[in-house]
Amino acid sequence: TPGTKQSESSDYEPSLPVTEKSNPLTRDIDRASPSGIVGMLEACDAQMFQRETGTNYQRLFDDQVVTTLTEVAKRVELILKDPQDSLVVLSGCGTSGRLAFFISRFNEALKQLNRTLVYSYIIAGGDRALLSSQEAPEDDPELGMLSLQKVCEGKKRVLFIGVSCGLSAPFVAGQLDFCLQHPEVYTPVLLGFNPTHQARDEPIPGCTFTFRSVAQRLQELAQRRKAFLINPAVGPEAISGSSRMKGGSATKIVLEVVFLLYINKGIAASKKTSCLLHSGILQHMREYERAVEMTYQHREGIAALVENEGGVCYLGWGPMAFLGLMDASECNPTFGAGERKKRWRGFIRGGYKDLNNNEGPLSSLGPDFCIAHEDFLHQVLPSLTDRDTVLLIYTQSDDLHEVVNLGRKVREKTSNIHAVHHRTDSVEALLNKLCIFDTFWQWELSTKLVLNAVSTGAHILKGKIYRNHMIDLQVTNSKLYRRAARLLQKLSGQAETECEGALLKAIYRADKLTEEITSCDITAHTQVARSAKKVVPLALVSLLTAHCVVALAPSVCECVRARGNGPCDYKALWVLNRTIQVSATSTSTISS
Ligand code: F1P
Repeated sequence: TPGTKQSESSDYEPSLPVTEKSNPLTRDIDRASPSGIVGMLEACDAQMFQRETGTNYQRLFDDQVVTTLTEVAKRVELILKDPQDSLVVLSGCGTSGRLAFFISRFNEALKQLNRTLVYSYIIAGGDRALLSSQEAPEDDPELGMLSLQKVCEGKKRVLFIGVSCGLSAPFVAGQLDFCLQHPEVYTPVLLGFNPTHQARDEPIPGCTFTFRSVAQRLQELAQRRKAFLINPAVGPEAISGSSRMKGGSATKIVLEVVFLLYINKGIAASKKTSCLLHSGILQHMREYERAVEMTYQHREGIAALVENEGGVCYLGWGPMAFLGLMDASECNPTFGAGERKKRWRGFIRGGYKDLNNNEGPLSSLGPDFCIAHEDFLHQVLPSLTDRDTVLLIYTQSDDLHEVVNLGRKVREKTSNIHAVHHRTDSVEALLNKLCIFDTFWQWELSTKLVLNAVSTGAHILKGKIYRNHMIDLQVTNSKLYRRAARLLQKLSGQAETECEGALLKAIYRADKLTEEITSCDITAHTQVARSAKKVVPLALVSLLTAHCVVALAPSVCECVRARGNGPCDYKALWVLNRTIQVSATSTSTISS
């Protein structure tokens, strides 16, 4: 599409990597109807599979990318052949870490084939980050390195797959650097969606390397197949920088097409030649492409779900339920959706027993970590109203009686109950369990797309997106801090220093920038920002200083649209902000 060519041309937002650019296809997504929103998401997702874009970026289907995947597949095979002292470790931060966990469930497939389990995961911030936003550990390369060392203790051969969609997370850079220092044990693989020259080059405190320098070292070793770099471009995100969307989907596709080769229909991996592996990878990628197309054939059904007003609960069965937990956990950091009460929640049938995470039950961390259907019945159902939406997520493999029973209970409280249900009518699939397993991965991708569309669309309608930018993102790590400063510059048209100044004042709730504030580093700023609400909207409003406009505007986005140029009056803004907070009836007012 012209959108891809435009966004990937070298003079389109040249200072930004692909994953941070704004997508020309979604420039007006904040003004679109629910069906229009889903249509734009469909066009953006289709970019993942585009073959020729007329640019220099590598794409998913490019020969070079598929060849690298083939090489990585061979390394997986070596580990599967000698599983006792070996491991495949998947690691990442935020959504990338959640997907590392999710994809490490390939162990279940190995179990069915009576093989030793070899997959392991690491998520920055530990298992609590599976269910909530823990952005700060992403900035800690030493923590990354130490957690890798711990997982791999005593192993002789490790295939390490570090996922950072933006080629940016210091946590992953630390792990890759560690692998490079110990080549006798570790083969490092970096997965992300920017070309190497766009990897983040910001100095990492206490380190001699940047993400880019690590990526460049990997690139050199990749020529001798001692390391691997999988970094096709999949086009900018529908919501700028929201790598949970395409970045997450492409992560799932890329890793699964490799891992699937060894469980698909039980064919012994060792019998596969490079050529067979290559065509197997291509075939799986086409199947995923088809799954994406089929998902969006339900455009109107998805669009109907986008229009929700109250809370949203995902009630899932089987592994698919985790996708609900994941999507719900991302709403808070992405859209600033966690004020008042937690509005998006996910539940999995048997709770932690079904989740099967490394650290076991986490319910003691608080109500947000109570994730079983039982918890839903006790904590949420009693106060459910017609304004709330419940989405059941299940497949033909789940107990339909259970689904119906729970559905009935929900139905007594709200008529707003819907389902994402997958089934197959293919005789081959019904006869062959492994074949269903194969289809399962595509059902999961399809579910991910639906949930991402529902939560993204709903927050767009609530006024949390301006053009295609997250306007109320949390500023809880250095990447998000830089993104926020850039956004302020773009939307206010003011100089970099002024924008950073406004950002700091909003973080520290200060009228003036004191020496005490300016002498702190970004880590300190982001720590303070963790407990500050509405940082970016406030900084933006203060830059635009259109408080009379704010008073009339239903949302901060409206305020930006109607921007004025009056002098800055922080006191007036504070008073105004407080006044609106008291009188707010809608979550999209300036108070939110
Ligand atoms: C990791 C990540 C995202 C999250 C947010 C902060 O990004 O945690 O998953 O949505 O943007 O960063 P990456 O390392 O995969 O680029």
